[in-house]
Amino acid sequence: MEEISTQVLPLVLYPDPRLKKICEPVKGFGQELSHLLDRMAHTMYESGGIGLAAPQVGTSLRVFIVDIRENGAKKRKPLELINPRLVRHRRGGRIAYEEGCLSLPGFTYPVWRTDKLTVEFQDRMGASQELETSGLLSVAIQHENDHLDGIFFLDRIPWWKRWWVRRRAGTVIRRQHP
Ligand code: QAP
Ligand code: CO
Repeated sequence: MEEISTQVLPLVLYPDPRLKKICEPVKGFGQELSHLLDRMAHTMYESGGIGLAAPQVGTSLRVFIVDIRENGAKKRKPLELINPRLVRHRRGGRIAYEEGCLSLPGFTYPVWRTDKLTVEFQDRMGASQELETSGLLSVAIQHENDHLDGIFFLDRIPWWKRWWVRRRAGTVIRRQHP
């Protein structure tokens, strides 16, 4: 029997104004949050993503999931980050990664970010966790954390490139974070 908690949720697509909101911290840890996380995981795996933030499924809460393992990986259990706080290392280096987003399928663009960082967060039980990371996982965490602050990855590329993407996508994309 397919449980209601494993539904695939409709994705909020760029440039939906809901992707520009600053999300609220999670205060209650319980079944409702667990169901959201389970539905988000299902949605991410079904759409072939490696990261998904709650605002991308219409929930304005500081929650995201990431799973950078290969698509064929057996274990389908994403890393769940709630109320994350990113601490970028002072000499953490820089990394450029070809980024995409489930909220804008079919487009990728290189974005420069910090390489090494520490992230403090809570798990679905509300327990405090800490993770030090670099490389793709670090990029994914920064990309998803941006969603919680209403920032889309295209906001981090030069405006004329955003303009080029807009033409390619045939979508009206306003300049969002000049
Ligand atoms: C964010 O992105 C990210 O265009 C997660 O047609 C991006 O899951 C983290 C996707 C880069 C780290 C590096 C994009 C799926 C998925 C598409 C995604 C598409 C189908 C993007
Ligand atoms: Co995204």
